Amino acid sequence: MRSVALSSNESLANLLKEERRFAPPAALAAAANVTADAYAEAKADRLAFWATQARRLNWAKEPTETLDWSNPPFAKWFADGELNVAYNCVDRHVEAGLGDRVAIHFEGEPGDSRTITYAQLKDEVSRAAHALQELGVAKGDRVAIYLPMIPEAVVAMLACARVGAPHSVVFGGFSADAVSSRIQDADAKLVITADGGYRRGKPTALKPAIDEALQSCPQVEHVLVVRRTGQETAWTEGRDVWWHEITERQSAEHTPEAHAAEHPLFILYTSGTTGKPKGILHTTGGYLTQASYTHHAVFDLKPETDVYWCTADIGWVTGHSYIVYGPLANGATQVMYEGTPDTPHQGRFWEIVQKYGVTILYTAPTAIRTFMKWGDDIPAKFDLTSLRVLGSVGEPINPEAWVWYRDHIGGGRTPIVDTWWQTETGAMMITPLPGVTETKPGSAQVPLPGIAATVVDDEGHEVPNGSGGYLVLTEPWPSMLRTVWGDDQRYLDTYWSRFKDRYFAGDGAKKDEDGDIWLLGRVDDVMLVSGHNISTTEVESALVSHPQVAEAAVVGATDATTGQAIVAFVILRGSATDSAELTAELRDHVAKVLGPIAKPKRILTVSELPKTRSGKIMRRLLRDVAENRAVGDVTTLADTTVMDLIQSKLPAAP
Ligand code: 6R9
Repeated sequence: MRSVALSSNESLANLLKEERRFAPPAALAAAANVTADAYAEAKADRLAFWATQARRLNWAKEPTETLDWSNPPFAKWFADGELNVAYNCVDRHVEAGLGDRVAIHFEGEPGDSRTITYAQLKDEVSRAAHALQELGVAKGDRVAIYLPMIPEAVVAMLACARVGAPHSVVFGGFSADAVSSRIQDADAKLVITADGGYRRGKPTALKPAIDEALQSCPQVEHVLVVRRTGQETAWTEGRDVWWHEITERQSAEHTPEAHAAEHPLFILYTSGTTGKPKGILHTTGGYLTQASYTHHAVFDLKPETDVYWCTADIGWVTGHSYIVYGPLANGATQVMYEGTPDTPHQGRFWEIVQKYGVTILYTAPTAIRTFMKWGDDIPAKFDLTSLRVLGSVGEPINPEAWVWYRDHIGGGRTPIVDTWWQTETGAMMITPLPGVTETKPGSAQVPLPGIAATVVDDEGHEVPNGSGGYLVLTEPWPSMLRTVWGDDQRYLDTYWSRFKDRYFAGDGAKKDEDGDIWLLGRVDDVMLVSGHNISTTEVESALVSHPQVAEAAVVGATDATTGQAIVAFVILRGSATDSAELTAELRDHVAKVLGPIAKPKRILTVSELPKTRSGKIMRRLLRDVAENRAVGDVTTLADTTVMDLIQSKLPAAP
């Protein structure tokens, strides 16, 4: 990782001024699940606070100890407690008489739908748990899951949790190579996949990638195959088993075994910028405590009346914590959607919100900026008045995109919770609370109750308000990663060696005059222009604040005079047309908003930006383009043709 020398407190830019403020709606605040008292309570006794939150769960054996930090940074939370995650997510709601409550409103991309109640989910999870055991999966064995966004993905994860077999979900868009290296690293014994899924209006096969991947994974004994599309599927006799055939004949009664709080729940691989993917390990009790608490607090979830929808894929941590574990532990009713936002039309999301009366929506800045680009008239055609809380996750949200989200999706009424967290943190860490915090567009603002985060300079000293530096977490938290699977040293090196006794998140951040935290992107992306550290996020936000710009990605390209020069790639809004006048205007606009130092040297208009499959902009590739290099590894790109498109549009570099 490139280390960024922070020369002074003005580092990482501190230029963008955002004056807009939005108070929580009075009615929401009056009935909010969590009030300002939670901060005081957690401050008075952080561990007692988390011990209280752990009681949201049903423990087979109540924990007597909260945190064991005797061997830092290897944490144990609630170590002597025992519980079953699947029991907490499903059975206990049925036992409480809520079996008829809808757990999942499934909406397939072709328009098929299924409604699954908690009672039905309990039966399905129980049958799947029996099936896993019949196939020889025992407690501690790893199971790889490679599925589209269908209810069986949730059932499979919960069945693994039930029998104590840690799952490793691999995003259904990944290649055979990526799947194979992850299966090998986790030494998985069983793979759960499907014949295919629907994507952009047509069935796409999944199983061929598994067949190819398994050529180098001899330890895999069985492949369990869900039938989703009905397409022709190659079959290996003795190894492959149809999901419906084996589950149909199982009992719907399955006794959940209590697992130790520190029993591994899942491994999830993060690609990172270099090297082989890291298998982030999460365990049982602390993870579920924080996933459940944050989902309850940050979305103000009222399980009796809310209809919740998180648009992430199950292959990412957001899908793990905020489609599966958090919402189901809380007995929520949620929407699950299989496909893309523009199939068969660009209003599909809003049609779904209207159809199910969605009240809480959780999505990513990349999606919001895409909706801005498509135009205000599209959401305007649908009834979105059911919405009452909107969430954002995955990247910094530009203030303009934030305000657009609030106005055009939230009808100017809804609070927006901009939630900062990572695969490694397991659950949300820094975010406003919808009934408490006066929000500021573009800022994740404050650590949650029970979470300790701050911003430090190069030497690890906390910076004063109004200054920038590195985001660190200063106390252990319940849903923290426990290690990198099979590689404790990498866990220490990556997260705990940059600053003594603090977790280094890898993100740049600043504290504003009120002490609120603004995330400024990965430190690897920070630009150094004429001796000033400038964050890509702030220049991008300045560009997006121009009415003609929908989306922007900014990189620093090597420059003989200034060290690095700012090069911006912008996507215009639907109505705007590209011209030399407009680019000149945009450069001046940035200079006006941020100061002349941040004025981009070049601005290129493009129709798409390179993004990872979870929607994060891959600036590394744009840097290659800006520096006239051959474009590097594109395997994690969602759409590899994007780079060709961008390059074909490029004028010869000056
Ligand atoms: C949950 C998730 C983690 C990285 C993180 C940061 C960026 C996520 C953000 C945000 C600014 C937010 N990130 N949420 N940046 N504001 N609200 O996305 O996990 O895929 O592991 O990515 O995403 O850079 O370090 P993951």
